[in-house]
Amino acid sequence: MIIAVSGTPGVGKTTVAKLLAKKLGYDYVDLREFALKHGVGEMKGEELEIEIDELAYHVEKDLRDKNVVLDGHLSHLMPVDQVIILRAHPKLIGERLKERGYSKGKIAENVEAELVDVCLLEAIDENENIIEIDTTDKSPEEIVSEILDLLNRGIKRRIGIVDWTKFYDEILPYLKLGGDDEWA
Ligand code: DAT
Repeated sequence: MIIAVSGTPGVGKTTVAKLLAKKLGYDYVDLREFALKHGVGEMKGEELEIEIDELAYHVEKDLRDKNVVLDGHLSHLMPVDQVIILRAHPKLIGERLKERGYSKGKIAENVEAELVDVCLLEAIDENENIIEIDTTDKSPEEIVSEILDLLNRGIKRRIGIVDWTKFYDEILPYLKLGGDDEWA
């Protein structure tokens, strides 16, 4: 069984995926490292540009028969049995990415992606089995318990649980509006 843990950068994928793998006794696989190992993708500056179909081919070939938790912001596009989409208040994403030293433009891009449900919408196009988890104000242990509880109850699809547009005023300062040069 392959479980993908996906979501906007900074949402807590690595933290949660490692703990989930440990609790389940599954292997933890970092999708970016997996891609590099298989020679998929090209470095464009600091970013790795990945050919999705090629990566999906390797996931199918190498991981299909294993018990794996797949960590990465593209993992919801892979041929997996269950997708977990982690969600967090976009303000939290903004603060975490600021701490990571991301540029204002990169922060804005990711805060906006979280605000408008980009990962969820992409996942819906690819997979039936999608569980969304709101991680805001929850510890990694609480998040993993919530995931395990749903899976143990046989729940494979639970979506539409957050609406960040309610907090638009709080999110506004993180967004890039009007294309100001300062936001390079
Ligand atoms: P991602 O892999 O989605 O980029 P991460 O696991 O690296 O995210 O986490 C980003 C930062 O947030 C990192 O400093 C750990 C922290 N973090 C993750 N999950 C958390 C949680 N539930 N509560 C508090 N901090 C968390």
